[in-house]
Amino acid sequence: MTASNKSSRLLCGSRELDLSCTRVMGILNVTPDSFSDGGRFAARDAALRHAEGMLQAGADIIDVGGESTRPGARAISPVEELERVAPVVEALVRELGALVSVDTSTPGVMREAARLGAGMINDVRALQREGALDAVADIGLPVCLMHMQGDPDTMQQAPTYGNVVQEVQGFLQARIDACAAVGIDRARIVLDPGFGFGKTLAHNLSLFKALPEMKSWGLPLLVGVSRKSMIGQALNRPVEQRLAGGLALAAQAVLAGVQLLRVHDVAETVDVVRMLSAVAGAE
Ligand code: 8Y4
Repeated sequence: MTASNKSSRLLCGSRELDLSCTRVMGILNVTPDSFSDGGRFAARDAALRHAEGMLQAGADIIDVGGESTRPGARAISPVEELERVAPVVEALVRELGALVSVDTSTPGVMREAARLGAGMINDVRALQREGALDAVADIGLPVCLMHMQGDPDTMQQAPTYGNVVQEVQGFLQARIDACAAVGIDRARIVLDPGFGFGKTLAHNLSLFKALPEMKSWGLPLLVGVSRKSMIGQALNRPVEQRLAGGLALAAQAVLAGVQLLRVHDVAETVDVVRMLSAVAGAE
């Protein structure tokens, strides 16, 4: 992988994201279990209020996702996914003026989200679904390509690698090449090793330790470890007690030069980023 992209600005449709320092991406799940108990409009409003809080806490971008990647989660149709995601994307853009990333692998959702003003596509399947490469090529938005071994239903059953860092790099390079073949420029690509997606604790820790090397791949990096089981396993903590572990990893990612942190706990993560920035700016 050649290190040619030194540009620190990501063109997100009509918006620009300055990646010269670490940016915080707030997670907004619009799966039925998240905000749906009062019906469709109540769900939309609850999601909006949550996003508003994350923006006030300093989130630079909101990642909206309507498909659960939990093992055993029911597969949803493109129509159902669009019905969940589209109203929220539209309201975030129009009512809150937010920079929105859409967590989707579905070409139709990518196209409609772009039309509604989304600024980025976040695809845990790295544009491997039929039509996804062409959709991103057409809409012209940046895309986050994430590594996953296997599929969400079975990925945690027996993840196996020779050298996990090399294999993740090889996969991402192949996806960059696939993007190039349809005209998606390198300047539009963000890379993500995909913590927790077909990885044991040991694999996740090795990947995390290798973040400084991944910087030499020459593209912006996104890291999502917020509340994940790698923290639970390392510290023996249930999901509601993983904040400190997540902030430790966030700090390490910032120091490794990671450009985007995908997190639930925006206010706390923004404090970590700002504190480290204050130290970095000292004489
Ligand atoms: C507790 C909290 C338990 C969170 C599990 C989880 C990533 C991602 C996800 C990521 C990118 C998740 C959509 C999984 N993780 N996108 N999406 N990178 N780019 N699980 O690491 O948060 S969903």
